[in-house]
Amino acid sequence: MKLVLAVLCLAVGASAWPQWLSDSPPDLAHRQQTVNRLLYRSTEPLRFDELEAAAANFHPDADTSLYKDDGVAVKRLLKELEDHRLLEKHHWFSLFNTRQREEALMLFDVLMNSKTWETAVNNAAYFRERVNEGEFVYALYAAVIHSDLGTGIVLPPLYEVTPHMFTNSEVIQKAYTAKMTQTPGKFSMEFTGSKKNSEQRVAYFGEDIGMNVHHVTWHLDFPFWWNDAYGYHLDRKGELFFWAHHQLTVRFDAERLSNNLDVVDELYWDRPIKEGFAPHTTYRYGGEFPTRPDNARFEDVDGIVRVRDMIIHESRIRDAIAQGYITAADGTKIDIRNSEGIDHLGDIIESSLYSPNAQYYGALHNSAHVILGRQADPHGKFNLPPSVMEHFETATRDPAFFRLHKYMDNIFKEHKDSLPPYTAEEIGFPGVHLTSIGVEGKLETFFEDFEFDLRMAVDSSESVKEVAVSATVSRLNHNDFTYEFDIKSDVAKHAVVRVFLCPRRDSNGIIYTFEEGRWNCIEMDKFWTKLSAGDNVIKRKSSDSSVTVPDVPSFQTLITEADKAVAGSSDFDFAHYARSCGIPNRMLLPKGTENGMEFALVVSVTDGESDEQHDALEDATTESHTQCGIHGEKYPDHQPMGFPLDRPIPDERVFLSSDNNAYTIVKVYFKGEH
Ligand SMILES: [Cu+2]
Repeated sequence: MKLVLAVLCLAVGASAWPQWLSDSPPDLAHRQQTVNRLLYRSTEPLRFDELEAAAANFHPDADTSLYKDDGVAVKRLLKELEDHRLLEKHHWFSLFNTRQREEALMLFDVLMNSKTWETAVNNAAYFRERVNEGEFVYALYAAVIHSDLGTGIVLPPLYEVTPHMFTNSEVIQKAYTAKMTQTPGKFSMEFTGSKKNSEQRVAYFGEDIGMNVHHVTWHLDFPFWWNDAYGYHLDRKGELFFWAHHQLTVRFDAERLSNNLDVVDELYWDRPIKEGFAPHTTYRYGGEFPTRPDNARFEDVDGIVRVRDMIIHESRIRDAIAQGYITAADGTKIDIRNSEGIDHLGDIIESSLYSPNAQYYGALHNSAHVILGRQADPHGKFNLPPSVMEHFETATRDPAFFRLHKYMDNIFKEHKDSLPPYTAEEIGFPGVHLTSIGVEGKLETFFEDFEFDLRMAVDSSESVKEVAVSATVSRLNHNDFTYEFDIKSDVAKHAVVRVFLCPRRDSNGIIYTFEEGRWNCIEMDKFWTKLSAGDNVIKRKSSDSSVTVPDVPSFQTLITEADKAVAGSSDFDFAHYARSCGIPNRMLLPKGTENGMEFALVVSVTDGESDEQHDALEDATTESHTQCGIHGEKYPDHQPMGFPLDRPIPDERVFLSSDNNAYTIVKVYFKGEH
């Protein structure tokens, strides 16, 4: 049978996939092209022959040997579809809506259980035409990230796939008008709020489309719904939850200090939510995102979450911290007064399926997103769609997001502060002396205009011509720079170099003590290097930071390059962009001030001998592993995230007593509009 079909394919010629019948997946270019096509205008019917054919002719459950689970997942989804239980098309989708999430995950499950690329693509095409488009896009993104079949594929920037979630109503309306009147347009996207709202000074951070892609991708890489039955364990997921969000929090604070604002205060369940928020953002289907006035007081959200539960769960978590152990569902005690404690704590606070006792500790983070998001209509009187807080794409727009995360960050800090400070031996590296820290190039930031495509924000039809529509937005960037470290080593050693940038003064200009300041440090880089015996001059470029990712290529670039590569004429380096989790490299530096804002540049060189694959990491430069790990592998660093600044430092002399740790004061200059 296979042979006959193969002959047929050859006869049909080039339009069929070359590897249609092979068990090994097609080359990257073909896979990239197919994913581009599946995501192209996701709210409209498929328009590529082979995918259209799959959607029309493929019978997902006809041959259950195509699936790792013998078709269990696909039969379940088909049954839901036949019973008309699935969310309609042209309706908003929110991951925080339990039923909608279940539906998206049913499709994800089908894709993950597909044994071959062909099966996965046939299913993707089939269900794309039958399930809600938001659920489809989510399931496809998650599957490309987590399935072996997706390796190397660059996911198109979400701000061009689902632009409504990344730009504002004003821009969307203009794009529609442009399409209706057949007049190409480029529309400038302003940040929400007016100058009367001091929060607007830092809106460029929370509304940055690249930062939002990082945030949404982080939650795709480490989903709270992840079950190890999908194929592997997400190493140190709970700790990464803490660390990635801690870093968002300290970065936001550094931007606030750069703009003469106090660092963000935490959220309190029994006090008004000081800042209101008017998102000026609209759903593609389902109206405007809800607005919250200033000083709203928390109310229970009918049938979903009560304020009281938040307080109870919080106090159970704080009890666990104070007692030094978590109580698992079976009553056993999990010791958390150690380096691994933070991982368990992250699991119970988010919470994820890794939580040892979600019944008892609840889901502080996820419930907080929902309760905070629903305060515009807690009793459901106005039938409003979900708020910005109920999507990872949009959550950081709301200043209350950072209050919420400061609140959780302080709980994590309470735990870290309950651990004994590191001893000089624990943070030392005998025989290694960091003798000088330098930076080549001025640390200088600026704003630049960035343009992205809005074509997919507006509907298309065969009778109306395509019109070029795009948005321009101002975004933070910086000049490249290079660190230079002089390290003298008594013998040859594998070393890890950790670089932090810590605001030196609070908003009143008062210098932080080392102990106050260490919790506000921005992780700038972490890399492995081989030290030779004697003097070493280590140079490290800012563009190589393992915290960051380069700009994602535009959707159009991915389309053009994949098509060219399939035709055999592109040397586009897809692999370079394969990960979109990571702080955008252009945001590596906080804005700083025109006269130069002072920061402590803290550097710690420690032993890398016991780290996972330090050899491989000594050559790696682009992997954004510090806040996003490495797909399917163990987190590369055996030390706690944030080491050695994650625990109390009663006296900076302890830190500096080891020759391998040092800091210097640097200034970050903002040179204004570019
Ligand atoms: Cu988050």
